Amino acid sequence: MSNTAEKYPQRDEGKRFDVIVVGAGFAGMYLLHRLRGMGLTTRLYEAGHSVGGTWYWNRYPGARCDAESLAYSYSFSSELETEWNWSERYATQPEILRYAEHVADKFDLKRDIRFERRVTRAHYDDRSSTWTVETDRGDRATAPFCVMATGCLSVPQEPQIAGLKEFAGNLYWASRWPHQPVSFAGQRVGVIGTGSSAIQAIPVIAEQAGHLTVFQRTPNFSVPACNAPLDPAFVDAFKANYPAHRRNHRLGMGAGFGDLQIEPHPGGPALETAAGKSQTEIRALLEGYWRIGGANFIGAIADTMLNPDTNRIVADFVRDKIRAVVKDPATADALCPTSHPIGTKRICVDSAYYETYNRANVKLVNLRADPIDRVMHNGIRMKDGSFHELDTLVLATGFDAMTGALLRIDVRGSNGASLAQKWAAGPRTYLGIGMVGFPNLFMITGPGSPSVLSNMLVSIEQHVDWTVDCVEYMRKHGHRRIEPVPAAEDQWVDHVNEVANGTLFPQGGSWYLGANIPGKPRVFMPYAAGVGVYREICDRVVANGYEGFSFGA
Ligand code: N01
Repeated sequence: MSNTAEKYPQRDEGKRFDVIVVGAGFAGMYLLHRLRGMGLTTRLYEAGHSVGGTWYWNRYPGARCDAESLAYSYSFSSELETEWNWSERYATQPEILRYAEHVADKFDLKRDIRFERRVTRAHYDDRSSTWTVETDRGDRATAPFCVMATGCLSVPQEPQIAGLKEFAGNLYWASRWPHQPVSFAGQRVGVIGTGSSAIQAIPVIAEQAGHLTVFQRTPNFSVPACNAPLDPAFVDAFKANYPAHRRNHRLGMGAGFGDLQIEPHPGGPALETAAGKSQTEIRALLEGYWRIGGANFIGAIADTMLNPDTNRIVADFVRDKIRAVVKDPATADALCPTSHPIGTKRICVDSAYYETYNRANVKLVNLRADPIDRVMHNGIRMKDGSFHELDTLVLATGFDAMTGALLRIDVRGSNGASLAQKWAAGPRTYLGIGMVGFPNLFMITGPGSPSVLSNMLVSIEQHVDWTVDCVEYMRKHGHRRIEPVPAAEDQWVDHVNEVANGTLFPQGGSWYLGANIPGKPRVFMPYAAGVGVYREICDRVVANGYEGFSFGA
């Protein structure tokens, strides 16, 4: 990786661009490419040393994508998708980062990116219709448009655990992992958290550590990844049909992952509902999906996220699987989720997670039965007085999702209105793209869009294309200012809630709801109607002359 700080030492002092973009993850990178293609001058600020966003930061052992590689990749360049070869069904974090670097090199992106610059302020000036953006390195630049490509899961949650700062051993955050290799050999390691990150890291750490203690507050449902090297013949056949697959991802009813309409799922066609089917039929179907692996398991019966009875059947199936794998019955019981319907917290996808608890060097501590009292310099003391001595502690405690990255920036819109105030009771947006009071400010995969309930690459490309097309339209028609009208934003917020309330999602107590952050308003943030429906709405808005937005000179 290049030392970008040396390569780009100069600060922006009062420079003017056509567009300023915040964040060089997959969203920011594609934005830069598209904006350049329109001949617009663009400045992109990024806090990391290089591109990749979430894949730049999340380097913990075992980190890999839980969406399949052939679907979780850019579709905008057929040359790119043809020349790039993924090695496994689910790509590892290093491979995804290599892909991001390859894209940056291929499209010569880095020359317009200023790395190691965290944006601290973005203020709109009504008189000049411009955004002024500042960074922690003293940059100051202006542009008529500002696009927030800040990611949905980019601000780590600092858990409120007494004594954490006193720990004198090695302390690692899953989401801020060191760039140097970390060895656990012979060490007593503790992991706090059992979400997607921990569930990927735990089996890998267990193989190296002398002893591993997992501190679990809420068990999660996890399905096997069944990861494997990709068969070149399958890849060739898939790539030969890439445009059709991509179309299916974009327009499908669900999350933009699968190819069920083109290639029937090898586990069998999904059922609409479990009603009227025998136990044997349902079990056989679920077994088929389980053996194929991956998050598509949750789609085996279409109404799993709508109907509590179906959901219970699917959840029981997974709990039976856990009990069948984990030999110690008390550990198996503690690993079985009972406090939320399956899928209402993001389903995890693992490689030998439950099997790990059969190892002699791994112990599960159920924090519901035995809470932490405090962290000491050499371990963790429990409320019952017992003590776990640790050399290393890993925190996989999640993120201030969807709103955290935007609220960290002092964003001020028209007449100095603050974003923090606007979102005090939860995020309010129109389409997850724009906000009343914040003219010419666009969000990529913002709250109110499918975002985290979808294949992020599908949603990112859609939002980038929508945003760039909108800027082009405005320039062509001489509009200097765009902003949603209040009624459109109100109706969209109501609609997002209505859709969520028609599902089981709000019962999950998840980060989708902000429930993992003490004091955060409980609002279901993503749009749950699927990427196909959402795209139709966004396209209709454009076809109707940007319905719900107002333009100004
Ligand atoms: O975070 P999480 P994550 N004391 O919020 C626990 C994406 N992702 O980083 O549930 C003790 O899911 C917390 O417990 P509880 C994916 O979308 C994708 O694992 O609050 N425990 C929970 O167990 C995912 O959903 C990939 O009771 C505490 C855990 O920490 C999202 O990122 C890979 C605690 C946090 O789990 C977030 O996953 C990895 C405390 N004080 C992640 N505070 C891909 O493969 C929190 N916890 C693409």
